[in-house]
Amino acid sequence: MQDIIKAIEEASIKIKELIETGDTGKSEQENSTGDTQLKLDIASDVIIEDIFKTIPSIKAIVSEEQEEIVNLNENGEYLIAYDPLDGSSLVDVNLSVGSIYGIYKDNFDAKSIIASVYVVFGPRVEMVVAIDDVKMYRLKKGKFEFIQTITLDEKGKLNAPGSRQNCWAPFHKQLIDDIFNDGYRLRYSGGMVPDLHQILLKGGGLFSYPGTTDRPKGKLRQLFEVFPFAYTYEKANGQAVDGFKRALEVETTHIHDTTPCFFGSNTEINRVLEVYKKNG
Ligand code: FBP
Repeated sequence: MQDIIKAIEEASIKIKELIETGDTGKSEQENSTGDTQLKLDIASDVIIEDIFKTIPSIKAIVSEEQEEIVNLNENGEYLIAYDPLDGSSLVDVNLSVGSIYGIYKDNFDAKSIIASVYVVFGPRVEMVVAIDDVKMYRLKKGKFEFIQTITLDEKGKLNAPGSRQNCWAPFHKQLIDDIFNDGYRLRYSGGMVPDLHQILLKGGGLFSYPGTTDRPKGKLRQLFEVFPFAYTYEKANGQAVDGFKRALEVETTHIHDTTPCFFGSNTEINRVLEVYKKNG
């Protein structure tokens, strides 16, 4: 596993350079869900794949930016699903973005995830590794240095409500309004990685990207985005659900499946479950 973490560190240093100097324009290509790929998406994907190809313990990889699974080493032990540069559209407005990695054993599905790593490219570059607990490292003079172990409180103060509000179910709108009426602060940048990182570091709150009338199955992808953060939030004493059950109980039928998702500290997630079970 340490060779994979080292590989992610190496890739992240190169992606930092790419973000600072690279072309933020659109490419001619589209990804599997018809989104026009940014040149940064493709370039960061190439950086990661080229490095992972040199790691014998990696059996296969799948990228959010690619259609199919890429088999690497028949005797490899681990499967990795990754989002090379999540929120990449925010780079040209100079907001924080990130990379997300889910490390799986035997299958690409929720119950097979055994570790998760994400990297935030913001004013500083920070990497958060979740295996048995959740540890944060910060890039300093070319090296990732341990900073702290992260644990969520029972209750938070931040609310990050995603997706199109005019497509929300009335009970979801009521839930989000009630949470703000209880004094929670709005913290939503449109970048999943910095938004979830902030809630983790500030001790708690709620990030939500529900199913909506325009996207009943949500937008965020199970293997590349939701399951890795669900693993991290659970290891940090928080929760991640799809509105009705643990996100890590969601079934995957296609590698690019999406799911509604809610991440947060226990108080807020229990509130979501209560409202969704009553209305959903
Ligand atoms: P990409 O994977 O296409 O980058 O989309 C993911 C994302 O940008 C998340 O980072 C973010 O939470 C969400 O989409 C924002 O979506 P919206 O603009 O609908 O709120």
